[in-house]
Amino acid sequence: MSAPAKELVPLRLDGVIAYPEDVAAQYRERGYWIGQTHSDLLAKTVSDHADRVAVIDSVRTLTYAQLGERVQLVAGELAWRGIGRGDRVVVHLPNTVEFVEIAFGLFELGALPVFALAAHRLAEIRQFCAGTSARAYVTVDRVGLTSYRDIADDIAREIPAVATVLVPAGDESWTTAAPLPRRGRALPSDVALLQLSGGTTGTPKLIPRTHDDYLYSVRESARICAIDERSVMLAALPISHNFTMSSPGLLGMIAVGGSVILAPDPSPDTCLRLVEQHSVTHAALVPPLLMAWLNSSARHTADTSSLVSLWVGGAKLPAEVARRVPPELGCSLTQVFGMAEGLVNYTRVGDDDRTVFTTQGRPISPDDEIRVVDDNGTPVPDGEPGHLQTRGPYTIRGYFDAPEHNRHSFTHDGFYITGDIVIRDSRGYLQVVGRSKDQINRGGEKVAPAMVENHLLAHGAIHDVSVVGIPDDALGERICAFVIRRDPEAQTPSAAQLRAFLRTERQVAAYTIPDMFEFVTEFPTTSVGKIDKKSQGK
Ligand code: AMP
Ligand code: DBH
Repeated sequence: MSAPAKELVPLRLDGVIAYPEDVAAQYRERGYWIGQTHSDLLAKTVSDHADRVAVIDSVRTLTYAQLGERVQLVAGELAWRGIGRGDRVVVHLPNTVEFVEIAFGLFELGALPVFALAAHRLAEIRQFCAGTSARAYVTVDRVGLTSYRDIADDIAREIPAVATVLVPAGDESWTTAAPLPRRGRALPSDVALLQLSGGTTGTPKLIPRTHDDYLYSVRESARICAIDERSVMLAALPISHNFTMSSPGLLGMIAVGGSVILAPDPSPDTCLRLVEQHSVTHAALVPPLLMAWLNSSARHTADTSSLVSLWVGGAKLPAEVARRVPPELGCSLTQVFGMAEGLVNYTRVGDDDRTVFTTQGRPISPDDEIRVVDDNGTPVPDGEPGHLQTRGPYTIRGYFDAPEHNRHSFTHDGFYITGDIVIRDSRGYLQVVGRSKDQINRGGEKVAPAMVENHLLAHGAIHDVSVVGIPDDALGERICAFVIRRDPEAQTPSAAQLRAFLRTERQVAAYTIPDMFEFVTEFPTTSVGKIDKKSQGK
């Protein structure tokens, strides 16, 4: 058994900016932080709802009792591999039951999962392993055509300090002998996990979330979205993404004893079939996926009458699309405007149609502080657009180990500068009307142009490159790379060659590869001589 909590001291992790003591005390007093860890959350539901179905993927179905047992077994296996309290562990798994077992196995040990997306490749995984000084990288042998084992082999060679763990698939068993004793366990105030930010720079930003703050947002999200033990959520998007994980997501379902169906792919054919098969009540979707559902012929053949509400967010949902949800899918719509850094806004059950279709909701907490300011930092009146800054009981005070970046991303009084331009109405509802950060939002997937530019600049035949988002009906934005070749007379490298370069030489995630390449001899510049990205993005 692990040591009693009173013998534990708070985990100290260099590079984490904690909430100020007095603020933390206030969040506890007000009942936001209740002293619960992720392991406590699961244990409570295992006891309250032992026989209800917790998770289903294409291979396995586990009740909460079974999930609880598997998590103990997996925790033992991970401990045997030397993983313990405070260790960072990069988790790179698709939407399968193993993901849930590993995540909670790590929570059980007080280790911190770093939630990579299944779409990430060696370039991103290497950065997460190095940036967190990871103890281990956990993945599977392969998924479809992708060999994750190859990534594991490369990581093992490049960063020998990282132990690589290949998770046995489905019911196959782990191969180890008796587990070792555990090195302590988590306290509620400890950092529980590191989420990823879409970021705006050449290196990804890591977001440290504590058990206390993350689970406050999860429990409130579950309450706002009115889910309970009869709810069945379809996880169509990557389960490791903050939205699918916590708004209210996988964790919200676990909080109330509901069931999570893990979709192997997000296509409407697969998803709508799963909706019928498992009488799905809720799903979290990005706008392009919602559009794909609405426009899919599968919608007319699959019985979707079980749907109660769709949670849609990650990128701006056009009002014309929002309006189609109730009549065409027979369920309600909830808009979700959130960020892995913290703040999450929802439209509410009972809101009038106009609010639900045209706003991105209002914050979870009465103590979410919202500031909407002009370029000089002066607050603007309600109804006028401005930069959104926020502070509150589940919004971080700084990225992990990024002092320089934190100076630009947080105000001196601890507000997170979101980079979103919003309009707040007199009731506190927000509308996202633009963005001031250098980031492309490709249908909910966030891409930092600087990252793509760096990879392209590694190509010997490229003189310079500028990556921008350009408007797209389906995705909201597409990625376009303006490229100046070294040899202005040459016809190569071609777009196809550059795509292949990014995929096979640089090994970046497919969603970051530009949709379009434009070959130019110079970039437009602003009056001070900077590249004029605004004019390129038109
Ligand atoms: P990240 O910080 O990488 O978690 O991405 C969060 C960002 O996604 C927000 O700051 C917004 O720019 C964007 N976003 C999330 N939800 C919405 C939404 N419902 N409407 C518009 N933008 C959104
Ligand atoms: O886009 C996001 O990051 C996001 C969207 C909706 C998010 O993190 C969330 C809800 O929690």
